[in-house]
Amino acid sequence: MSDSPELSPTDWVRDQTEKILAAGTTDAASIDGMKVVLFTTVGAKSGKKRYTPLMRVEENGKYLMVASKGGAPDNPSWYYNVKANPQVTVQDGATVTTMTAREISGEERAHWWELAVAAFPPYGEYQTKTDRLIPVFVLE
Ligand code: F42
Repeated sequence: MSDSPELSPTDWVRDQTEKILAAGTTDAASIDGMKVVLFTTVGAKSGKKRYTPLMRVEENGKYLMVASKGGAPDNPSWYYNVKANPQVTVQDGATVTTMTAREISGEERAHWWELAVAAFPPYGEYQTKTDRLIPVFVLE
């Protein structure tokens, strides 16, 4: 099927994505017991759909995408994909919805950053490893 989203070229990310797809639920993948959500983004240049698993940060039906990339100096490729194509598909458990991503700043970012670190404490450490302010998108 030409319309099938691309899997990550990174082995461990592809493995986690394949487990989610086989099970039909994001419960099939986690990091140290913390939950994962499966996003599908659209390539900024290629226009290809791409699976992007990220940690689950949710509040009142809204989700966060944290472009941490483990505290790397550069943004992940998917950051540019979401900037160019903000319509993103979200799978949480077995439920799939399409939402619109918006990069946030200031107090709104500060609120969500607290939730992000509560959901996945290593985000706090990742921020100390990089000079960039880790970008975050809220999906609503
Ligand atoms: N990454 C995070 O940044 N934050 C998280 O919270 C997070 C959690 C997480 C949980 C489980 C898991 O399995 C993975 C997790 N990851 C998390 C890793 C995440 O899924 C990504 O692998 C990571 O953020 C790196 O993203 P990336 O987009 O840089 O990945 C590269 C390796 C990649 O997929 N490259 C592809 C490729 O073929 O080279 C796609 C390239 C691409 O998107 N091309 C665009 C296009 O148009 O198609 C053009 C991009 C451009 O530069 O314009």
